[in-house]
Amino acid sequence: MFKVYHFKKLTSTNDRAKDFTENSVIIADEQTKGKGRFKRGWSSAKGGIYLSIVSKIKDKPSYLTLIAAISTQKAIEDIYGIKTIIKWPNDLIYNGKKVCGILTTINKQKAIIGIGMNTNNKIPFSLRNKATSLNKILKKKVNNKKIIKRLLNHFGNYLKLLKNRKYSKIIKDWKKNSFLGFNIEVKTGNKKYIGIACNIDKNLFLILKDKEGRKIKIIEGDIIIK
Ligand code: BT5
Repeated sequence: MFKVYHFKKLTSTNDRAKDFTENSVIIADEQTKGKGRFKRGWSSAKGGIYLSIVSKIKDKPSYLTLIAAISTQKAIEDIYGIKTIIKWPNDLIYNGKKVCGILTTINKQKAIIGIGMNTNNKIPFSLRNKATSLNKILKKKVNNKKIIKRLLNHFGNYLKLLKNRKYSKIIKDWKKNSFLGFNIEVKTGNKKYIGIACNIDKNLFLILKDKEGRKIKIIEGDIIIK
């Protein structure tokens, strides 16, 4: 279902993907200007997985980030038995450290879902406290090709569910290994909230319960798991 285009080096697979049609997958061995959310960067040394999937779904694009997270999580678990936690909205976490980040951008009717996964790449010293890689966790080289194949397989299946509007099935799968129930701190704009990650609603907004029992809806933000 997907057509894969492989490049040795790109600035960002999300940028390059803008020139491609639906169901193209752009992969780079390394990125010179990998992007995170809110104009942040993504460290993209050789050895990691950097890919972008082009999709045409305009309805509920935030679900694309969700299905990318579930697909990536499942691929890692299927092949290497590693159980990561999905931290809303776009991270896979192992032992408190980030293994994978997802960036979905919308460009002229197209959604571009960018997935960055630390596999065999070196993690910069400055990120050592918050990032890890599959290589570090398993203490061996991992097979990027195998992970990508499995990831795209899962993603294709979830895309079908999304096209058929099976939203509650997707949310149910997301919840299975998510951070719900954890104590968290949320930074959103200039506000900070502390509480329990309680739920995500149909619009995929996060519901946080604070210590007074108030439920607060979080539309966008950065989360720290306590
Ligand atoms: C993300 O942003 O987590 C989205 C990352 C998406 C990267 C992929 S790679 C393929 C595609 N092409 C692109 O150009 N991007 C996508 P955010 O939640 O904003 O997290 C960014 C923050 O994570 C940075 O500010 C760093 O603190 C940290 N970070 C940077 N590189 C990292 C890495 N390799 N592993 C873990 N954390 C990293």
